[in-house]
Amino acid sequence: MRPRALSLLLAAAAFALPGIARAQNAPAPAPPAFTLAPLPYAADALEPVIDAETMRIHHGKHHQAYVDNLNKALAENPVLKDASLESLVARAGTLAPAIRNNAGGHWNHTFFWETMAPTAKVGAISPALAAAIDARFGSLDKFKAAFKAAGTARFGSGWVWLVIGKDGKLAITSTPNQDNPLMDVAEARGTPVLGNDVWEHAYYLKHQNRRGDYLDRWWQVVDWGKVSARYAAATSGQAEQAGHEGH
Ligand code: MN3
Repeated sequence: MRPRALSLLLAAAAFALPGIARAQNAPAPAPPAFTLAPLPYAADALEPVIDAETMRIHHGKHHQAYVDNLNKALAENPVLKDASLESLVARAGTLAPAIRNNAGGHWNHTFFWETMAPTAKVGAISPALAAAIDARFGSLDKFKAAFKAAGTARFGSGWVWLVIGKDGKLAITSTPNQDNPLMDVAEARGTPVLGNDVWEHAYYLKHQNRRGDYLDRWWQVVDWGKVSARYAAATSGQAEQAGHEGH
């Protein structure tokens, strides 16, 4: 190799190496703290109770926005960057509104998708949950009527829930906005086993202003097998974790 070529090569190497070193030392871009899981069924799987367009917008736009805005809010609060979704929800009242609302939105919607299944695939209610509902509300039909009443009475946007209260008994409760019964700010705290979204975005395209119709028809896509499994897990003292590992 001629001396001039060698010196050019060495110069090129010297020029390149710092670049390589920088690339190796630079922190890898952090993955988003929370991500949106795909729907557990096709967008049109809950037709005709919930139409495919509503499901696509609700999951792909609304739920995605809660996830994105939660990540954005957490990026501005690095002290919370390793917090689990459950721990954010549990202390929501101490956190910035953007974290309370978007952590709630992410938790609630994840729980909501998992509560439902195509009508042909929903599981049966367990004898234990059926007995508990009968004991508390008189019958499954009476429970459904009370749940609908709580859902229609929620003014504006929010959720209606069946929870296991701190006293160990079933209760129907409702929360505003994206709050939920696990939050420190909830009027009635408890462990949710069932929840329905009564924001207009959940039903307006198909049911327009008829929230009551949506609440009536929604039972056709409630997976009582899943709800019963949550009830069994909560009453045996094991927290139900499926689908809620955010990190
Ligand atoms: Mn919603």
